Amino acid sequence: MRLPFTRLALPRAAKATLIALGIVLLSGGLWQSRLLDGFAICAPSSTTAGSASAAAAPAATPAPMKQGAMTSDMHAPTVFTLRSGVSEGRLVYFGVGGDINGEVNPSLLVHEGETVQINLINGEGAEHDIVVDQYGARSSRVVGKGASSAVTFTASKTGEFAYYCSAPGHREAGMEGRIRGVPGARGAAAATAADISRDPIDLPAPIGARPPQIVRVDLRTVELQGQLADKTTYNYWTFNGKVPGPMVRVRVGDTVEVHLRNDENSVMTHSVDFHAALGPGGGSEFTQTDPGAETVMTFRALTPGLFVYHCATPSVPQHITNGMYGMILVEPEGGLPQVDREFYVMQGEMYTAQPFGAQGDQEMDYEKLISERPEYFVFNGAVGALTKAHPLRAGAGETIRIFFGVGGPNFTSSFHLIGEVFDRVYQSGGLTSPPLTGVQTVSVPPGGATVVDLKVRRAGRYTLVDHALSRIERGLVGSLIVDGPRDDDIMHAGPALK
Ligand SMILES: [Cu+2]
Repeated sequence: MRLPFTRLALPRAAKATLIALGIVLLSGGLWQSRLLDGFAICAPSSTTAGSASAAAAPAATPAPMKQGAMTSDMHAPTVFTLRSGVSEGRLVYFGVGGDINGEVNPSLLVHEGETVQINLINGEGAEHDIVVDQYGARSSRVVGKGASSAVTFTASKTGEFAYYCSAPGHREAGMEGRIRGVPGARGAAAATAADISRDPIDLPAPIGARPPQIVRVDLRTVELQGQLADKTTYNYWTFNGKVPGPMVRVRVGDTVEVHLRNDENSVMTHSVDFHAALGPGGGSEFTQTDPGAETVMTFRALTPGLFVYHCATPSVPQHITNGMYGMILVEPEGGLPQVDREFYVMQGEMYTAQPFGAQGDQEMDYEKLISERPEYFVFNGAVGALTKAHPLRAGAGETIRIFFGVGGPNFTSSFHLIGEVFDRVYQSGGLTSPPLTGVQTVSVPPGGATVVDLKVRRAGRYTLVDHALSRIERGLVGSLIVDGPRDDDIMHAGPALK
């Protein structure tokens, strides 16, 4: 496919416009640079010829606003800066500064009624603009590398809309992102809380060859405020303070002695149901535990496999969505084939009263929970858990294994690693059947799991997703960063090397 930015020639009729624009750019240059440096300005720059703001006064010299003046006033402009560029062969917008710095086609969160300004910098030389149809916003074209423009508009309605480049072919080539208008004024203070997301490398080492034994497992149920997303917090219910709960690793034939202690600061009763345990309730009948109390339950691990465990205190889906799920691996005799790195990843969905992206502390919405209308989808408990906080890392040529499960409580995952193929898949987490080979996407139901093995052959950044890809827009994305030399024999830009 030819990239659209090879079509650089301007329409003949646009020549005069270009000259005029050049003059505007020159005259606007001084305060354009102020605008980009200061991130705060009262009026749009003179290059915002197509600004949606009726109040724009292009000829006037604007007085730069004080940096701090816009933090709490909802009528002050909320400023985003985007730079055009190329990422993985696609034309994109990169976020510049703030929360969106470096993100490809970052999602922009605005609040209803706010004045919003988007600065656009031309990062690579083709002609671009930025358009949001629903807000009637259209910037002027930025022509030539380093040129910039801005558009100012009022976030007049709530909803999720596209921003995109209207230059022919650019939207299709990748220049499109989302802007979300949410109700209510912007929260004055940034909400911060503990990182509840479990690092995917936080799991026990392989067991190897040993005879069956008694294994003690200590679970502590903790209710705590955690970071759900940037500037967004949530009251999680957890096993051991993280989501997912700790990965338990035993071998077939082991006797598992579970001590469940419910923190004295808890409000709720909690319990645990091990899918690996045989007997009514998977142990939950013996482990209903009041705040400050401890219960003990023992079971034999008789079936090899990767199994989910979760709290099973009514309302069970409420305890699960709040974070109460984890996995237990019951290794077959002799263990699994050796790999260089292992990772522990779980998917869940969350049902907040406010829409996805709202800032501040979020409440769970029971009506949305029982009608299966989630606002968030997350890997390891939080938005950004596996992209910003704890991306997966490996070296080119290494073999990796992902223990993947779905806490849910309701949504099946179509687990996929963009740019890779799973060499071995233990379907449904079963370890007594031979694995499937050469698999692109694995269906994992709530309360289910899978084990995938693969060799990462080429360096680069790979992306973990549920291939129900709309869920990326609700937080469900992870990164696998593979370091090392790029093997161009496997993939390279351009025609085949001869
Ligand atoms: Cu619970």
